[in-house]
Amino acid sequence: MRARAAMLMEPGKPLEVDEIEIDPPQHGEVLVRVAAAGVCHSDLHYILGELPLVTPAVLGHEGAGRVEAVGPGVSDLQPGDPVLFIFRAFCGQCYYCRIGRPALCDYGTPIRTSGRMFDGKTRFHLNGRDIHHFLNVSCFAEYTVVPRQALLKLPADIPLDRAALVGCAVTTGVGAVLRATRVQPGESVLVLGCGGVGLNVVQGAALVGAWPIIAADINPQKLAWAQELGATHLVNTRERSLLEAVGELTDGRGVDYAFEVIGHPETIQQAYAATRKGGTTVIVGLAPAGSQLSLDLLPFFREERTLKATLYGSVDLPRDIPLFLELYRAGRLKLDELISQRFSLDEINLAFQALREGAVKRGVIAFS
Ligand code: COD
Ligand code: ZN
Repeated sequence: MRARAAMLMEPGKPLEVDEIEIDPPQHGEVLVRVAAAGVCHSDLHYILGELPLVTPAVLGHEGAGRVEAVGPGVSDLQPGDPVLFIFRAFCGQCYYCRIGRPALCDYGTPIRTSGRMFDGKTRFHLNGRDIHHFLNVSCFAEYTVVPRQALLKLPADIPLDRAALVGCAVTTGVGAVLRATRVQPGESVLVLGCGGVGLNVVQGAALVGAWPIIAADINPQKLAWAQELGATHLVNTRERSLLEAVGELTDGRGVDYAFEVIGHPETIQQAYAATRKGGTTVIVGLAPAGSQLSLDLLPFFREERTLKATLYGSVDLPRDIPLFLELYRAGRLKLDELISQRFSLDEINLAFQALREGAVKRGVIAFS
């Protein structure tokens, strides 16, 4: 079949929207009609060449849609079923899946690293040239082909544009608080970087009753949005020292938990410095490939610090994603409020421009 898709032809260039040829789903694969795709900063890292990927590729890793067709061997999904894309396809049976850490499962790794399906071929082509897959998803396209293991079936009542955000921003951010750590009511939290993912760390912290919830960013609009999602204190780090502000709010100790949601070694250092002795600094953002962090090990040891990373919020995807949707239904998790702008596929470079300018909470590519 033919469908329109947004492709990265080479890093550093804008995306190109064109009609591509899409092969039918092969064994264990599913053809999905994409309904909505979130515009996440991670895609921008790849567009800018900060993270490695095989090009040309159809980008997009946060999205939802409906099953259009299933390949041989897929018996538990039907055409029409609403589905969420999972950018870390997981087998459900290995050690990591069994201990509730499916994001660490290696099932989807060969596809992610080669940009090709298990048979070594791509399902996307442009004028006879292979176009690669991206993060097991490639949802910046009207239709995409993914392994069955990169999908979770969605309940029928969740609007697909709202559901799409659960594919990355919500799960990564809320999971960082609920699963990667176990923040207790009354514990102090710093969220450094209040973009689409950071706002979800803020709402996760509000959900568990953290206090204070200190939102820090260089963009005042992001801080205003963070306040709407539950931040109790705001720090514009262009205007004042983060350490000083955090010190004032924590009797000079630093926060119990600091979350870095930007992806820069310097801001990771800042978050670490703002964490109290015995506290935990959580790296949610991924710094450009090759970046290093230097750590003075003596105080790290004597001050009993914890520095940890979290991928996909460290959640148990099949258990926690239905829980997040249930919390949305109950009005405890905000999804409607996260989308500030909708774009068509043709406007995708505008959507990334808006993300770079800090003009959106979460932008969503809406497909008709
Ligand atoms: N100090 C304070 N705030 C800053 C600074 C700074 N020096 N620089 C940027 N910011 C703020 C921006 O104003 C913005 O509000 C925020 O940081 C970044 O937000 P967004 O909306 O641009 O980015 P998100 O939320 O879509 O993505 C953030 C990530 C950290 C997830 C992303 O950048 C990343 O590192 N991704 C790689 C990790 C990964 O692969 N995760 C899984 C898929 S997302
Ligand atoms: Zn993302």
